[in-house]
Amino acid sequence: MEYYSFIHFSVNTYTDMAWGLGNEDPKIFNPTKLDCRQWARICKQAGMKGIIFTAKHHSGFCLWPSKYTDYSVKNAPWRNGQGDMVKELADACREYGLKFGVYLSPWDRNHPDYGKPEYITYFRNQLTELLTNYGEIFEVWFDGANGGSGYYGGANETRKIDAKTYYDWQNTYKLVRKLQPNIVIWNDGGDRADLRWVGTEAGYVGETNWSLLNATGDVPEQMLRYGVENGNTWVPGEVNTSIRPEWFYHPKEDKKVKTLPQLMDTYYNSVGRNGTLLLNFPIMPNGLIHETDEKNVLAFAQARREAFSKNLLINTKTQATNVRGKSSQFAPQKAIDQSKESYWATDDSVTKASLTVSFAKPTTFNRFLIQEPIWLGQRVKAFTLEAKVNDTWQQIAKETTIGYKRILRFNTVKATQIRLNITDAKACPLISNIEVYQAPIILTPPQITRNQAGVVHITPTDAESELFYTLDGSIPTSKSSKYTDAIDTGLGKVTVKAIAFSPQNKLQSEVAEEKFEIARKHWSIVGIQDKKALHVLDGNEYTSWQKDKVPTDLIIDLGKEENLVGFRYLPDQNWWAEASIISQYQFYVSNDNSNWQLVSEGEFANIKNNPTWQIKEFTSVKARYIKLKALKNIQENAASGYAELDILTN
Ligand code: FUL
Repeated sequence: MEYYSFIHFSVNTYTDMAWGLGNEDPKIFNPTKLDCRQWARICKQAGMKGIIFTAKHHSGFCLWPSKYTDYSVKNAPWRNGQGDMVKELADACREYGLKFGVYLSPWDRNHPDYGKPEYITYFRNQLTELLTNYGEIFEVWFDGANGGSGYYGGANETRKIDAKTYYDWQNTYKLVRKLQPNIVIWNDGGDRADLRWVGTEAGYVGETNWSLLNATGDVPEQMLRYGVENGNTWVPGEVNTSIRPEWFYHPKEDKKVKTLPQLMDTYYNSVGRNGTLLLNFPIMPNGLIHETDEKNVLAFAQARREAFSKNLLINTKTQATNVRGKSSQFAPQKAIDQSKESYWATDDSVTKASLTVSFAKPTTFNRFLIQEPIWLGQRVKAFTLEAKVNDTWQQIAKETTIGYKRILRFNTVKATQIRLNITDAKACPLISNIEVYQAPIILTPPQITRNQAGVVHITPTDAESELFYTLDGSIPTSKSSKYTDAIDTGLGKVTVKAIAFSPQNKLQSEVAEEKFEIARKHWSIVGIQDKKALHVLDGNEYTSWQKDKVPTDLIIDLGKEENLVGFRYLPDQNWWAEASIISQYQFYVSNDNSNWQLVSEGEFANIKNNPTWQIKEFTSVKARYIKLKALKNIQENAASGYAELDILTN
């Protein structure tokens, strides 16, 4: 179970919220095209092994007809109140050979008894339904979130619970294990269970990643990220992340689906670091996974197949500095025999040892995969990897833990031998598997940015690719200027076009193109001391600045008079900052920062669903000062947020 999926769907899908409040009317829940078989097909084709489904999220709305509440699909128009989505998905999983798991939120913003002992009985009753009526369940997810406030049967109040004691986890675990003996329990809010959160939803775990924690005591973020070397309980990390910024479907994120290179990074930073990968799909209101999510996750599967298609260590020769009892049972060849059960082992007293593999001929590669036979514990504390290039040993990696699986990425080397040096281990090291690959370069268009001073940076998505660019509008090829360092493009307007190129197979990406306006080098923000305000001009779409109110003015001194014909506004790109997106504006210009002329006003239509660059043009006017007045944002009275502000000139 290295890689499996999460599916988030509930009433808040229909209100465009991250969390339901618990008072949503079940009548809004009507996925007219619902097809759990589509979800299962995509997950299967994506190479996933199972699906974990939000049977009940924080809103308390149940996607199965629970006997213990009316707040469920029973009262939704979907399938005329006769539907059971948990069953439909469990059946689809069986059909596609996937395992099935459930997310049951302990926090329930609908239930009147939440916070009282009675709720625990309700919670366990629901758990019993889910773990009894839907066949084998491989994992149960007990989310630790508790925002306090909720509808709670009409009370509309904030209820605090002690997450450590309220749910009486030990007895809940007993119930779970009685009903589903093979299940794994995920819990981040209470007593230690079988899998741990890794302390972030961003899709990575620490490079050092012990599968151990201590059975008792608090678990600070540090421990979630790296595990505890001498912990006394086996609690491996599960990397949960969404294919979009948020867990539920929001149309405004349709252009923010993780791209192939981002998904590959997530893979190397989770599965490649001794973690499992739980990748979420938000379901659209119609009941389907969005086509972009499908396209990207299938491209990700294809890229992994290509990267790991040919293990270059098959039919090579191995040698080790130590072999346990000099026995052929523990010979270094066991690490390349393609059986995960057999392993290379050293004598008990040995915690430093090397394994050398000789290729039949010089071989090029850029990935190294290594595994410990984890049923005998996680032992390796430090290791290095060397390659013999032109008869000289070169170190290509210096790492810490291995665990179930570790995958290293590095620039292509051409070597006759590789040497794994275990430099420290908790006990004699055991290695069940090593593999070496030449992963093709991922050729997606590079990212082009220009900073305030007019300097252009081009960033490839794959560090091994070469970059070529043009500044004259022509289409770049591998004969154009090669990008090696930042390009100073002066202060004027410039169009940059660039490609990523693979020297391995001479293929190139599609062309990336950015048209930049005059550089903002001499611009300054008037009347605001907060240094963060400069993020508005830095050319980096991922940095932002917030003002704590609307209406509000943002005044910029352009340094000299310019010929203005329009402006561009990019709202804060962080999903949690959406309240700050400006929806109604006025745009003024001035020559003295005192007499202002209104040149454009109106709304940024559909900016909530599509928070990308907003371009407004107006009749040509000469001015030195500009003022963007934020009149309203998409939520009344909240802040105004800016990632970038720019002008159009002629
Ligand atoms: C979090 C929840 O609050 C999110 O809504 C989501 O379910 C995520 C997986 O866990 O704690």
